[in-house]
Amino acid sequence: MPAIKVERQMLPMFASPNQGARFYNPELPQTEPFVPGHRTCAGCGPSIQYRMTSKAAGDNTILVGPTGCMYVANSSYLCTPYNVPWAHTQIGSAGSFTAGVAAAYEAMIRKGKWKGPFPNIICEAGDGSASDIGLASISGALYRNHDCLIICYDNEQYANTGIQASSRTPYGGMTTFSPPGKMVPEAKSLYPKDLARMMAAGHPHCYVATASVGYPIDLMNKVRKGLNHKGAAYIMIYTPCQKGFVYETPRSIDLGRLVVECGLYPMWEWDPEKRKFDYSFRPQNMRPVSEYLKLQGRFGHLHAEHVATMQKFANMQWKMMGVELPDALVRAADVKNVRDMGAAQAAEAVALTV
Ligand SMILES: Cc1ncc(C[n+]2csc(CCOP(=O)(O)OP(=O)(O)O)c2C)c(N)n1
Ligand code: SF4
Ligand SMILES: [Mg+2]
Repeated sequence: MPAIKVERQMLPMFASPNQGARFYNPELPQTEPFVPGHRTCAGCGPSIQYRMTSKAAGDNTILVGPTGCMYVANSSYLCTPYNVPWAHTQIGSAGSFTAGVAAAYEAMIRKGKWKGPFPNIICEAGDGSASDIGLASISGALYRNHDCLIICYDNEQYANTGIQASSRTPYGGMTTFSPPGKMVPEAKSLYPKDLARMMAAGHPHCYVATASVGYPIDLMNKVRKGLNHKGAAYIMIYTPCQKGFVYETPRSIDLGRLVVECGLYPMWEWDPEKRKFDYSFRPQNMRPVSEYLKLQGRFGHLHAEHVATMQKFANMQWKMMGVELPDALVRAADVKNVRDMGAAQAAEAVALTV
């Protein structure tokens, strides 16, 4: 019997502008593969992201994910928010499990054992899994080009086990494993691993992108592009965690925008056909990092010199994206022009200069 051709769906892009996040969008699918009533904290960035991602994917979707808040906090025996087939995997095996699901559907369809269309196979791994413990298995799945989308929901820490530092925790980020003290007053002295660029550089045949919950339409379009791409795709998504970042719960989307507007989370896509980065995404505003830092308790210990160091880092990222720096951001990288975070109100004066 000749092998049956595997048919794949093409999901259309949303036409709404990238910046329009706060209004009702009639184009949004009504379907809710991630239902309300889940058990994560109020304002949980990873959950908000999960809802956007699964809405963009639709009902013909299989979700998998390695241990982390999205599976442990979110589900218990006979009770989960997932309205489509899903599986919880071991924290180190996100990539191998996902690869197995994709390969099995491919084989079952070719042999006529599965009559339906090829499903959207999405793995959602936390940064602890995607950037540290499960990095090898994810790289394997991307390298072998299984037809799946692997997402790193990046809350910049190991949240589920009580907020420990991961390789995605930013410079200056306080966690239980990186407390500020006399020896290391900035709490974390290392810069975050450049995970998404590492994935693009190492697996150039894959679609790779970064996204943020602050820009839902952009996020959902990138999810659809990743699913439409024949082969493996990878997206790293900024998802704030109110418990670890220590902020007011209604500010999750604000943080998702500020982190981009401050140059701390560059937004880009890697085009596997052209083998080029696309840095054309531009936020509406450019702001000093103090605007972002002052909203979060995890940065409350930073001194002016640390804030200036972070501004230098952000300025380098803007330059990497080909953006010309306004004078105010150059000035904000000079320690003389910044204040300690302890005086967050004072930092506002710097913010108002842009
Ligand atoms: C091999 C292994 N090591 C450690 C753990 C403990 N553990 C469970 S959840 C978790 C945190 C995972 O962090 P992340 O992937 O960032 O997801 P988040 O909790 O932030 O959603 C850890 C370390 C585990 N389950 N398995
Ligand atoms: S600890 Fe953070 S990631 Fe975990 S459920 Fe709460 S807000 Fe979400
Ligand atoms: Mg995490």
